[in-house]
Formats: sequence, C-alpha cells, structure tokens
Amino acid sequence: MACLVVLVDSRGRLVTDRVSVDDDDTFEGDDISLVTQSGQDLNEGSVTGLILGLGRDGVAGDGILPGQERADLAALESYIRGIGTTRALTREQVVARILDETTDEVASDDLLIQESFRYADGSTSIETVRPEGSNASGVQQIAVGDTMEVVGLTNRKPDDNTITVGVVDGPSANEFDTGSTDQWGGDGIWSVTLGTDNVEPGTYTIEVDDGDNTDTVQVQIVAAEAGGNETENASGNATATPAGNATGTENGSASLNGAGPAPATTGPVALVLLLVAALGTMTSRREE
Ligand SMILES: [Ca+2]
Ligand SMILES: [Ca+2]
Repeated sequence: MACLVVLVDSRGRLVTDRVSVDDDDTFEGDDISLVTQSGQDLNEGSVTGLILGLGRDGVAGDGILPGQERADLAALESYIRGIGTTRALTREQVVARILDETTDEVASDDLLIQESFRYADGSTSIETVRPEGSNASGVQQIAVGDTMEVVGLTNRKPDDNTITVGVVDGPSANEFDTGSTDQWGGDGIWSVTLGTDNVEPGTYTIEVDDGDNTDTVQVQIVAAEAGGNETENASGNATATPAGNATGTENGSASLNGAGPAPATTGPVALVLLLVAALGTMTSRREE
C-alpha cells in the first residue's frame, strides 16, 4: 500500500515520489527530492502538492492510462512523469491531466489531497531586542544585569532546526552565554534570552544563526544606573545578511512530516509544506 506524491512548480515542472502507507493508514515522507527527472530544481515560489491514492480497486481512474500497460501506482508515476516532456505545459494543464486520469474519471474511487505551499529560501531575522518582560518592539537599550530577550522571525521548521543567538562583538562579548531554541509556532516567531550580568556597557553586535542564514543587530548596553529600558535606541538597526548560497540545490529536499530529524543532505532551502494536515481526510475516506 502506497500513495504517490506529486509536486508541481509554477512552470509546470514536477517531481514524484511513491510513499508507503503504514498498517495504521498513516504515512510520512521525509527527504522528497525537489529535483526533476531531468535534473532541474523546482522553481521557488508557489508549488502545488498532490497526494494520490488508488482506492480499493487498486487502479488509477478507469484502469487505463495512456501509454501504460497497467494502471497501478508505478504506472501512474510513469504516466505523470511523462506529462509535459513532449510539450511545455502550464501547472494548471499538468494538474488537469493528472486529475483527468485519476479522481476526475467517472466512477473513480481514487483519493486526492491537494495543497498549495510556498517553496522558499530559508531565512531567519532578529526583529526585537528588549529587556525580558517588556512588550516593546524594535531594538531597545538594555541595562547591565537585565535579561535580554531577542525575538525574531524564521521560516525554518521547528524541531528540525535550531536557532542560536550569540553576542559576536562588543567590549565584553566573550562574557555572554549563547542561547538557542528549536521551539516556535507556525507564525515563525522565536525568542531567546541572554543574561547581561557583569558585562561592560557599550555597543554589542548580536547574531542569530539558523545553521544556514544569519542576521545581526547592534544593541546598546548601558550602565544599570542609567536605566532607560523603554528608551528607543535610535542607533540600533537591523542588518539582514542574505545568505549567498541560498538557492535550490541537488540536496534540496522536502519533508512531509514534522517528525524525525532533518536529513543530513538538506540544502540551504527551507520548504513550508502543509500537506500533512489533510492526512486524516484521506484515512477517513479510505475507511468509508
Ligand atoms: Ca481507483
Ligand atoms: Ca484512464
């Protein structure tokens, strides 16, 4: 028992992968290649994801696939891989041809999950530095002794990625511990705290690193007597550091499930893939 994952980019290029289904009717696909059979990377941007199941009859659509001797999952994969190889088709045309031979055929019991998601470079930024407990946004002055909260945004997946924050420059930069987190929500907002006990006042450079991308900001740390926790720091400015190598690579991979560690071959691309949520739908439909 298996299902077929098809990812179609905005130019109609596609990748396919057969994913086996466990006895409990769940499945997960880690490390789905984002490189087409002809060796092209999928285009960054909007990607349409289809997960196809053949249903109880075990065949695609009406059991006849153009150019194929059979209509099992391997034949369906072969048929889909052939779409668009003789003539360039739009994404809509590619998807229509797939559905024409599967779920859209009369009396077909095929199963389909269809989702769109965005395939993008990984990025992580620092948005706010403030004393812990403050609701201020932007980069604030920190008084020596205060706990400094660093808040930012990421499109990396939690659990599989770790965001590390450190102080890389300043009068006593070496006095700071490094903070890290691998827990954040779907909004991508992460937070790390760093202590500032016994550091010298001055301008410090704080860097976040998600493993592939970095971002830095400059923060003023002032003597405790000066206070001024809520004072806007006019000189603190966020400086994005774009990664020079943030393009799709042969190592580009997609994950269909939040579980499990990221494959070691994952390139500097992050993929936000929301196909899993629909899994329950496919399971329940199978059981009808
Ligand atoms: Ca079927
Ligand atoms: Ca057919």
